[in-house]
Amino acid sequence: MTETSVAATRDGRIGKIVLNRPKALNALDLPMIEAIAAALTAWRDDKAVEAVVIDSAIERAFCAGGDIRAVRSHALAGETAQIEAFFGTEYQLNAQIAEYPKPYIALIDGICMGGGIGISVHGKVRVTSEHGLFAMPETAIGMFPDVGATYFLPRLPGAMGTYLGLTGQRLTGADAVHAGLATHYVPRAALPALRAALAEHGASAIPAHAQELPAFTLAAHVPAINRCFAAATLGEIEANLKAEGTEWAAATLATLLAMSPSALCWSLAAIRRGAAQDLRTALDAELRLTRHVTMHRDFAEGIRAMVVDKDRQPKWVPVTLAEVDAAEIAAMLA
Ligand code: QUE
Repeated sequence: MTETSVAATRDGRIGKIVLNRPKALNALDLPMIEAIAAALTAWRDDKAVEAVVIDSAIERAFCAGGDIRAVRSHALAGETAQIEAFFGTEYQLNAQIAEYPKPYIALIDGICMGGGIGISVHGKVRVTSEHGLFAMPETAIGMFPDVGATYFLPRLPGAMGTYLGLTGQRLTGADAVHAGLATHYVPRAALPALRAALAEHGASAIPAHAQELPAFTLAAHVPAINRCFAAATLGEIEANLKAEGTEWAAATLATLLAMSPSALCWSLAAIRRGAAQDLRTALDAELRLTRHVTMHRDFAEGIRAMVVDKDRQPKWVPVTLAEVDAAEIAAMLA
């Protein structure tokens, strides 16, 4: 229910949105998306609201993604209008956050994946604790990094965004700041004081609460990430990883080859295209791509394997990168 899954209240100088859908780790359903958008609209011209804070009521997650389980049911039932309404409304919210005229501050103290990144990364401030866990894991479910990821991933340093978007690699809170997904590091123990200070002082409270950032645990791999993931095709990325000859490269290649081969191809093409698009154009292109991707066999199968049955044994068709029809992928992105 909307009323209980998203609470929008005033707290001193801020408007506060609190996600509370514990059984789904705050995965966003359509009513939640609409409730967040409505709160932003209501506070936009409210002079008493200096900034908006989005937070979670549950310890494990900020937001685990979109309610992809419902989208799969709609896809299997041929209910394309419902799918269009879900992604269209979600992407509109992503743009609304990016264009919001007041500071939009996300407090991330747990899982933040897919749609969770979409309701945080476009905001001006993304605070993470040591419990932040960030990823764009869509290639594992036969989807693609959406919610504006085709815009923001190619803007991360080097080939980091392509690496994150294709492999679904998870980043800790500190690593997410290094990678550019988050902006401030505030340990969990210091979050209650930050929440109180935000209510009392507004967004100006942020800098004083940020703490020293731990080192980037991926630092040693950044040169290899840039060497391997800057390539134009999956075949080249695969060859680059093999040529590295390191344990890291072998593990990364194994991760990549477990993903939907078709999803890797349309995801790489969408990320490369997004490098030259503005956010609105990228979101429009993402919405068009969802119309094709949600009808692909790998989409229903990926969600079945990873979210519904949780056997983690998806049967991709085709099963290898070499069998993916380049013309079919190109047509999906047209
Ligand atoms: C890859 C994904 C998602 C995922 C698992 C993956 C994703 C997503 C969810 C999810 C999580 C909890 C829920 C829910 C969906 O899981 O995008 O309904 O309760 O939203 O391996 O991309």
